Amino acid sequence: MLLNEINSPADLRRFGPTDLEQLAREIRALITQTVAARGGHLASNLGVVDLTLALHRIFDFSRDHLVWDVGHQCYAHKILTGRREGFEKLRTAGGLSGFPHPAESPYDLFRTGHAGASISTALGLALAERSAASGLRTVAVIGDGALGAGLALEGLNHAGYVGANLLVILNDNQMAISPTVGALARYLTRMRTRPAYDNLKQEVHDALERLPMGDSLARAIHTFKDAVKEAVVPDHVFERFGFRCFGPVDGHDIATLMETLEEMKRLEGPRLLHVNTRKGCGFAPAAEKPDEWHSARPFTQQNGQIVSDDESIEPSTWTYAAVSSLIGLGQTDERIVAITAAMPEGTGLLRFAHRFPGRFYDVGICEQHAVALAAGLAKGGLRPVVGIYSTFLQRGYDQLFHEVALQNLPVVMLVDRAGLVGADGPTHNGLYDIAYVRHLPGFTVAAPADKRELDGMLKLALQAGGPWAIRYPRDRAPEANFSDEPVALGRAAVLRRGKQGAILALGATVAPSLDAAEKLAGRGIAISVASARFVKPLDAECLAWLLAEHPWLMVLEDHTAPGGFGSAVLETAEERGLDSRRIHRVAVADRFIEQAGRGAQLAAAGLTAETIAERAKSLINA
Ligand SMILES: Cc1ncc(C[n+]2csc(CCOP(=O)(O)OP(=O)(O)O)c2C)c(N)n1
Repeated sequence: MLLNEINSPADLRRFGPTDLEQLAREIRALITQTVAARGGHLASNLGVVDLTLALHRIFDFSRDHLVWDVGHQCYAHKILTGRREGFEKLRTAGGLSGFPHPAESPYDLFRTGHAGASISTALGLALAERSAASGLRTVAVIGDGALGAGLALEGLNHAGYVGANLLVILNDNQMAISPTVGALARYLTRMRTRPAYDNLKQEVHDALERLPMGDSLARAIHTFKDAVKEAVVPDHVFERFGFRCFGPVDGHDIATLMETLEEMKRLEGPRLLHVNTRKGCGFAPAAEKPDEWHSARPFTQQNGQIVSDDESIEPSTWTYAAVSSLIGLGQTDERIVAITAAMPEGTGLLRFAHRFPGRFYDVGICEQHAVALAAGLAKGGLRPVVGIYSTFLQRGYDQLFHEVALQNLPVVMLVDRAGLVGADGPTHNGLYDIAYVRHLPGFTVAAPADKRELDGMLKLALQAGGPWAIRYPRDRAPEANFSDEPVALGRAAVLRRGKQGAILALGATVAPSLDAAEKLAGRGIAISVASARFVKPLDAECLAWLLAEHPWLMVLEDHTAPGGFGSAVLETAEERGLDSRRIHRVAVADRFIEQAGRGAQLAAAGLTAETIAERAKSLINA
């Protein structure tokens, strides 16, 4: 194994293209084997192995700067930068993160997981180098999907304008998670088939042939440089932004990549190199269905068969339930349209798209646009429902405020992956949505305890109008329905009664609270449990009753403590003159929560049946 000889990128220096091809095969095997065991981003990582090798072979990123966009495609980079041995613990508690992480290696500059930021942060580094006059180089690698993000375009706009010394590598595989959408993607597809680099190679070859034997190497290099300059794509849209554009080059031809990157290294100013890669390259199932293999669950390597784990059995998930309700409502209300920002599979909205193709928009990785578009659709008389992950809706915060809330428009946000998300870790935890939505005037914020509540909430949201956010986690929804009481705006539901204490649980924390109450009942302890249903408007009557009739009240949420549901309860208690000293908040701690199984993360936050029962016992004994 050549790979065993690589402990840092410097070890690559003695290898030529043929050895690097061998290394690429070994790295692909290690990535495939590890993701088979741990799950993770397979297709994107297999696609950039050759590019990663060429980058580390040509540049010295112990000094130069390398920024991966999103960061989900950094596995080969991790393996080459001293993390080969820890790689088997990828995405496990205490193991390597699935994303770049500066605490793991100086080769990782930013902790990332959200798309579109690489050009801006790399530009900042390039401008800092300019003021330090260090001569160091900065490279951002960004996919064709992320390039369409507003943020990425903002970065390009600025970089071209200030003429920064920045190399942007466009890793074009024509896919985000699904095929990349948008006019820019369509343009890149046309550029992709342009035979620029092959022409370049031919030109260099011809020029070298013309040189007399014995002529100096310097002249040959000079000629090559001239040829590279001629290979600039003059009509490229980003040329107009101030970038010199090169390519496309074959991202699986290591020798060509090395030659091209060597030249890119010599040039200065804003440069964009278009590299064509194939997602899933080297593992047939992933190459055939790169969307299904973007983020893979553990699988059997021999046949690509998924080893199913409990959490993600699709029809039992919250995601599936939400979209089933939406499809049901869509059958009778033709005004309902669905929007996703590049996540048709993840949000489950692909099913809605198949059912109502004319009423579905995938806007690409453009969450801000998704929310503002929904505002326009609502103003135009439609009933937009945006399916979006809690963590990515953070991008659309100002549109929630400015385009939706301020106009009081009937826009429904289905906030998926709200809460702890498990192995993806801090970049993907959906822990802030209650805090960033509930302070917007006029917003209704709801969280269902079971599928029937979810259905009732969505129905009510579409009937009632105004801005709504309905949050649910990355998990299975409970099979049982806990209450027959129909969902009514701002009303909680009392599910169980007992005198010794009470729990006001939000959304997915209801099921473990009921389990905890059952466990306690087995020991002769009787407590009340209510499903809060709404963060806003909050059921102040129910809160008053819970405090009046019980010695203590635990308030539970799968969300960070500051500004969350517990905070809303305390504010209401204060407004109503209720005794807030008897309120005990159980929420996720105010720090970044590292990767682990969702179950372990919930346990650490005190949100499992066992930990809830323990806490209740200690309150009774206090
Ligand atoms: C702001 C944001 N929205 C959505 C996502 C989810 N996401 C992760 S990777 C990805 C696709 C990225 O496509 P591309 O940039 O082309 O990279 P590729 O996977 O094709 O290499 C998406 C949509 C994200 N990480 N960040």
